[in-house]
Formats: sequence, C-alpha cells, structure tokens
Amino acid sequence: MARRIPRVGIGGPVGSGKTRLIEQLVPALTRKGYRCCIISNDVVSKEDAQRMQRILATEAKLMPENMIIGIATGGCPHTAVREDPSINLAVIDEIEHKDPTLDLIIIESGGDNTMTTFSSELADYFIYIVDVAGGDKYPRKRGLGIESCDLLVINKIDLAPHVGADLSVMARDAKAVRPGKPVEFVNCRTGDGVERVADHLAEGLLFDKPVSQKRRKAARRG
Ligand SMILES: Nc1nc2c(ncn2[C@@H]2O[C@H](COP(=O)(O)OP(=O)(O)OP(=O)(O)O)[C@@H](O)[C@H]2O)c(=O)[nH]1
Ligand SMILES: [Mg+2]
Repeated sequence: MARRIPRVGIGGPVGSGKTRLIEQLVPALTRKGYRCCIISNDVVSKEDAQRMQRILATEAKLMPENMIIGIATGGCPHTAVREDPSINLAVIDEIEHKDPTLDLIIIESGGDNTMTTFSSELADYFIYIVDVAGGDKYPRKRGLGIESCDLLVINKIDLAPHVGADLSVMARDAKAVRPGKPVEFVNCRTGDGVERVADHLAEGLLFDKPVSQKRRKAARRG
C-alpha cells in the first residue's frame, strides 16, 4: 500500500479566496522545504487549476504542472468533498502511487455555503476561509465550516475599510464561536499573513518534518 500523504482541505464561500490562498501558501511551504500537490474542485470549469498551473508551475516553477489537478465535480460542491469524495480519493490514490515522497496534498473545494466540511477520509486538516467583504457579522453567524475547521482564515483585510468591517469584532466573535481554536487574518493578494497559515500547517499537520527533504538528503548521502 502507498504511504498516506497528509492532506489539507480548503473550503469557503464562492470567491472568498481559496485559490489565491493556495497560490500564496505553496511558495511559503516550499520555503520551508515541503513539496506539495494541488487538487482544485469546481462545479463545471477547471479554471482555477489552469490558473495555478500557469502561476505556480509555468511561471514560478515551484512544482510540475501535472501536480496541479482540476476536477469538475458537476454537482453540489460539498458532496464531492464530504458525502461522496470518491473522485477526489481516486485522484489521490494515483498521486500517492506516482510520488509517495510528497509532503502535502492541498484540496480546494468548490465555493459553497457556510456548511461546507470535508470527509475525514479525504482531509486530515481543514481550513475554512471567509472574506471581510461579506461583513464583520460572518463569524458570529456561525455555520459548520466556521465552527468545525481547524483553522479559520479571514481574507481580504485590505477591503475592511471599504466595506465598514471591523476586524476586532471579527476576532472577538471568532474567539467566542471557536473557543481555543485559531483564526488568522490575511491578504491573499499581497500574501500578508499567509506565512502564519503555513506555520499552522507545519505544526498541526506536517509536524515540521519535510519528508521529501529528509529523503532527498538521505538519497544524496547515498
Ligand atoms: N482585495 C483583495 N482581493 C482578493 C484577496 N484575495 C483574493 N482576492 C480576489 O478575490 C477574487 C476571488 O478569489 P479566488 O481566490 O478566486 O476565490 P475562490 O474562493 O477560489 O473562488 P471560487 O473557487 O470561484 O469559489 C479574485 O479576484 C481575487 O483576486 C485579498 O486578500 N484582497
Ligand atoms: Mg477557487
């Protein structure tokens, strides 16, 4: 049996910044020595996967293009990552056989409502991302995603003054609805705060041990 590569699921409402977060997260994780693969789910298109292939593979050369896979789920976005994750699991099975030394598989869910969660069969760590443009009421209005995720990411903080969102209210409410669980404020256009998201992954899922790096060093030693 192939080794189970750690997996992080990223969910959130349509347009909250899931793809931009991955575009910033992969360089941050690469700097820490981790090698990643991406699966991007969407309902009908593969636009996000194609964008990331261009930005992360062709331009930044951080990973091979075939390590960024688009899935057009053709139905309800959370079904493909929770009720019936079989398409995603089949793709992961292929990846685990192709390159078992990868450190992390990042799975983007299609944009959905506030009730998105991932099947534990599919993801080991769950990031839920919302943006401030929906208003500072978001955290206190709750929802399965916000309450159950391992890390809540609040994106587009640059837009807060333009939409009258008070970040301190969001921080206070997030703390109240997710006692003891982390929240990070980020700007995924500039990358501000994304290093801290990478730190959470390193500490909470990858345990600061880049498997690929250790194996590469061992291979060099002979
Ligand atoms: N101003 C600002 N815009 C952002 C930020 N993050 C993302 N965006 C913009 O928001 C839009 C949506 O971002 P995406 O990353 O595509 O969002 P998504 O959640 O992947 O969207 P779907 O996959 O379609 O649900 C894009 O036009 C981004 O450029 C941010 O921090 N600030
Ligand atoms: Mg996207």
